[in-house]
Amino acid sequence: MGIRLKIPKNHVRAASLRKREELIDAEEKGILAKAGLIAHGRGEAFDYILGEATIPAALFATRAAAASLILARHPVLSVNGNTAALVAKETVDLAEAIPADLEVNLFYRDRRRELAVKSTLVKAGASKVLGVGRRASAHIPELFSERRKVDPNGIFSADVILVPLEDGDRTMALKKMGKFVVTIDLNPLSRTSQAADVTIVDNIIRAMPNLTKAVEELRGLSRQELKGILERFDNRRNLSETILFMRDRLTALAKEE
Ligand code: PTJ
Repeated sequence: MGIRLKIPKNHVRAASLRKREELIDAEEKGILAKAGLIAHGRGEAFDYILGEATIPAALFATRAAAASLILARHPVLSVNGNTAALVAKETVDLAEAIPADLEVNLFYRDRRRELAVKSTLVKAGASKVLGVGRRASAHIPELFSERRKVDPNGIFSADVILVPLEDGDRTMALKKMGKFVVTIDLNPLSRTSQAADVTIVDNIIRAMPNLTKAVEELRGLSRQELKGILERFDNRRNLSETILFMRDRLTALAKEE
């Protein structure tokens, strides 16, 4: 159906309106779940509070995330509908930079969406996409949603997994399996944000290219130096700083005339 709303170029919220139209389009093409539109709205609300900008705590987490992905034996980037709709090309770029495998993993899984997300990644340059159809034959223990279905050669055997815009149950189940979990989530209070090893509280549109940049910057460091970056990172403390940043920004805005 394509983009229908004509957005005036000088509209103050033009960029945000354009993203919404792109997401509606992605939903019609079967890439995005209907609930993905709702999830985006929740994300937008938190992004407003951040000032729609990457804050220092997010950059700090991005460096830790990059270090963990470079150090990984088998890193996997998990891709859902929102990720494919918003940052397919940027996710493929990150997978190449690390290098890491790409795996489709959907909460609202059906054959049409699996294929739509896979073909979005392929169009964005991916040569191999795991987790589609019979490939998703392994199960994450103690998880009952469709997210439990994973690729034995991908998430199931990975040691470090990036799970952007995730639900808390799988993050906790992956942790129980001994995986190191990195997430991107605008909501610092979500169960995923709280349970992950590294949480980047930022819009995935800004976070994904920042993460690729950090991987490229840190790639030349020794394993010892990379481990040092990870050791200095404390997710709980970083999330607290993020929440305090939000509080301080709201306080400053409330005091404005
Ligand atoms: O494609 P599927 O079937 O796997 O389904 C994907 C969704 C996102 C619908 C599913 O995982 C879901 O319901 O997620 P939740 O529980 O709504 O959590 C999504 C989280 O992502 C929320 O905490 C949002 O604040 C956050 N979020 C939304 N948009 C963005 C975001 N975080 C970063 N960047 C965004 N653009």
